[in-house]
Amino acid sequence: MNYKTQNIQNQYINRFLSITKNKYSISIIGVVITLIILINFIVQVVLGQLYVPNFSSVPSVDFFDLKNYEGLSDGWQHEERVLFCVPLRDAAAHLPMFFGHMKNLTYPHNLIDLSFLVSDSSDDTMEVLKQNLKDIQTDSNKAMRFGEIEIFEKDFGQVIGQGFSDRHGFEAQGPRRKLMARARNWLWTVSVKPYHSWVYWRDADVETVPPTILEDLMHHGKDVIVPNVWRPLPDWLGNQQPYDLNSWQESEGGLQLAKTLGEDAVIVEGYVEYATWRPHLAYLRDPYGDPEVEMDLDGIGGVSILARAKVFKTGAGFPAFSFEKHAETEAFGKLCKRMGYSVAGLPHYVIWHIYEPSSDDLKHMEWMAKEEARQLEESKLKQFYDKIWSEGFEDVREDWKNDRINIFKNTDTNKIKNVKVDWSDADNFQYKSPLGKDKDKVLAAFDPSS
Ligand SMILES: Nc1nc2c(ncn2[C@@H]2O[C@H](COP(=O)(O)OP(=O)(O)O)[C@@H](O)[C@H]2O)c(=O)[nH]1
Ligand SMILES: [Mg+2]
Repeated sequence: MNYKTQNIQNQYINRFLSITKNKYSISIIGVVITLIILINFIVQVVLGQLYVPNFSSVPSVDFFDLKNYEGLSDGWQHEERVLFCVPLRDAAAHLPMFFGHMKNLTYPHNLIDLSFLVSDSSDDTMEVLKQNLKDIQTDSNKAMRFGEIEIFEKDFGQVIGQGFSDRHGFEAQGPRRKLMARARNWLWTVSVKPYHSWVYWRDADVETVPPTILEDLMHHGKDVIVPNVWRPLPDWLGNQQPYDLNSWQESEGGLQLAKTLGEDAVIVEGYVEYATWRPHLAYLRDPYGDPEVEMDLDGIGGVSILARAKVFKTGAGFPAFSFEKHAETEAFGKLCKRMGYSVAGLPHYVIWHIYEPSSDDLKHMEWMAKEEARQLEESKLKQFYDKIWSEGFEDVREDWKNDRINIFKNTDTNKIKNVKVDWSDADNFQYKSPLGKDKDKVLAAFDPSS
C-alpha cells in the first residue's frame, strides 16, 4: 500500500475515532456516511484501483501501467493492440496478395500497428509497399485502415539469392538464418511500444490464410503459438506438401546430435545431413483433424508467429548465433521455453505458403514443355501418315460387294451353270505362233531393263 493510500486510510480512522469519542455527536447519518466511505475504500482495494498517477498537466509525458498490456486470450474484446511485423526482401510480387489478406483480417484494423523492414531488395518492394499502403489507408471505409504504420529500410549485404534453390540449399542455411535473426531483431526492437499486448510475425509470401488468423491463434492463450504451414504443389509433384519443418518437438536424437556438433553449429531441419528424428508439426497434420488441437513445441518456424509482447519485452529475441545449436526462429522457440514461456503449434490448423519451383522443378518443367511440343508434332505426323495410308491402301472390299450385287442383280445365279475346265491335257499344249503364215518373222526381244 503506498504512502498516499495510507494517508487516506489514517484520515478515515481518525475521523471515526473522533466521532466515537464524542458519543453525543454520533448520529445515524454519520455512521451511514462512514460505512459508505469504508465500503468504497474496500472495493477500491479489492479491484486494485488504488492510485493512478495523472500526468496530464505535465507536457510531453506519457504514462503506461504495463500490467494493462499483458495479452488476454480475447484481446480484441479489450482493445488490445497488436504489433504486426513483416520482414521484406524482393517481395514486390507478393505484396498485392499480402494486402489482399490484410484487407480481410477480422481483428479490428485500428488495433493493428504495422511494421515493415525492407532489406537488400533489387526489385521495387518499397514502391509497391507504398502504393498498397496508400490504397488501404485512404480507403473510404475507415474500418479498413490500420493503426500506426512504420517502415524501416536496412541492408545487411545478404549475398544468398532470393530464388527457392539459393535459399534452401543446405550450405546456405546457417548464414542465412543468422542474418534473418538480425533482421527480425532490428524490426521488433525499433517498433515495439509499451502499449502493444501482442506481436505477430508474418511472411509476405503466404498464399492462403484464414481472415480470423489473429483471433484463432490468440484465443489459445499461449505465450507463443504457430499454425501448421503447408504448400500446394503442381499435380505432377503430388498436389501438396508440408512446408515449414522448423516447428518441432525436441527429441533424444536431436539432443544427441547437438552434443556432437561444434559450438557455432546450427542444426537445420529437413536436411539429410542432420537426422534428428524430431516430431514435426507439419507431418502431424490430419486434414480432418480438430483445428483446436495443440502440440507443445521447442523449435518454431517464422511464417506466422503470434507471441505475447511481454515475451519480447522480457528479453527473448531471435538468436543470431548458435543457441542450443539453433538460430533465428527455431532458437527463439527454444529460448522462450528456457524462459518458462508456453510454446505451442496447431497441427490441424493450416495456412498455405506459395509454391515456388526449385531449380530441379524448373528443369523438369522445361522437359515437360519440350515433351508436350514433341508429342504434338508426333501426333500431327501420325495424322498425316494415317491419311496417306488410308488413301494409298483403300479397302475396296465393301465397294466390290455392292458392285457384285449390282452386276448380278438381273441374273438368277441359281441358273448359272457350273463351268468345269478340264486341265488334264494342259501339259501337252502345243504352242502355235500367232503369226501363222508369217511364222518366219521374229518377235522383238523383250528386255525389261530397256
Ligand atoms: N528484411 C529482410 N527480409 C527478408 C530477408 N530475407 C527474406 N526476407 C523476408 O522474410 C520473409 C521470409 O523469407 P522467405 O525467403 O520467404 O523464407 P522461407 O519461405 O522460409 O524460405 C519474407 O517475407 C521475405 O520477404 C532479408 O534478408 N531481410
Ligand atoms: Mg517464404
